[in-house]
Amino acid sequence: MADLCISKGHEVYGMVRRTSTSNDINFKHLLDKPKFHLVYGDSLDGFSIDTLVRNINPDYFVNFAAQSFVGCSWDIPEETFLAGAVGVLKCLEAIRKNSPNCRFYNAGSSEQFGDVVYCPQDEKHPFRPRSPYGAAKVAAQALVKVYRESYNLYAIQGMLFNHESERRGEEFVTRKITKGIGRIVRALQRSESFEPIKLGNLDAKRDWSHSQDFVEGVWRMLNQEKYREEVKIPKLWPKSLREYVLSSNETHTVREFIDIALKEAAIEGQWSGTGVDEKFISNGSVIVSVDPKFFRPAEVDILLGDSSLIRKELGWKPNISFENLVKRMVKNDLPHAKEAQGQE
Ligand code: F7E
Repeated sequence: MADLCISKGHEVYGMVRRTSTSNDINFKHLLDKPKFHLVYGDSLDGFSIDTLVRNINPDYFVNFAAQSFVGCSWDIPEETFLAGAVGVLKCLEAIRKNSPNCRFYNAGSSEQFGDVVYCPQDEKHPFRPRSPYGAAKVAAQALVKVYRESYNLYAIQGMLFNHESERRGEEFVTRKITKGIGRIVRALQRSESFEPIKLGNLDAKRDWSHSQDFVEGVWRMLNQEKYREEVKIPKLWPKSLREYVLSSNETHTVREFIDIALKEAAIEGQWSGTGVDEKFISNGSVIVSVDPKFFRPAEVDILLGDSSLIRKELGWKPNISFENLVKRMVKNDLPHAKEAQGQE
């Protein structure tokens, strides 16, 4: 998102929550850009948000802050809910008080649909969250709506299906697979032994896209009058603003992701066994196995989006296919790619 805003000529302030070890790998390349600034803050610290919004007086406020790992949200439900919902309230209050013309975007999620009642899920699908994470995002969307309608704020929350990239965190299933493949390929090249990639539910179906496509969708949601065919005037904000679904409109199992990823890494083999005994075996070695430790207390079995509304109204469409997403992530994590980047 920061890359996109800078490419459009905007000044970007990235809010950093203080931690004892730095975690700047995904924005290191921006640190020497004159239009990129880092500021300390925490969306759970109302004072810091209030001060930042007052001092910066931003045109746009994009809130991606969250405990975004669904699997962990049962272990730390309170932190997940505070960051996902109460943090949003603090952002909205800071904008209402200090910068009411600022456009606010909050990251919503397909996890809000949860236990789905029909496929594909569009903007009208009911919210039936299955995790503390999903519940927090539902609460946040309700708060965003209340602030939009009560105070005439340009405040919206997009419902984004899974979006991944070469920068994805390593505990999410896509990156766990591609990093795991990189590790195994390196071991095979050195004739060393290796541990398989241990995963949970291989039958889960997700609608995966590349994040690069989605940030463009977020940008369009933040500038709806520009992209809409019929230009609406700002005074009609609460009535004319829409909150859209962003999705590829395809669904694939975790197993299908693995198949494409292994093919890209030229690891041949076959699946055998079922349930917790299922494995992918190549030349007698187990590459992927199932570990029940990664099953969730409640699973969202299938997510499949319908993003026709934003395609029609704001002219958005994704450019990177599911297959290309997987290939890009694998290429990035193969050992030679890392060595070329000087990261190994
Ligand atoms: O899981 C299954 C797991 O953790 C995807 C976040 O960005 O997208 C993301 O949430 C699926 C699930 O993402 C493992 O059970 C199998 O069915 O990569 P994930 P997520 O939970 O879908 C939504 C839209 C968000 O909003 C979230 O912030 O893969 N799965 N085995 C596994 N998942 C993980 N993490 N690890 C496994 O070993």
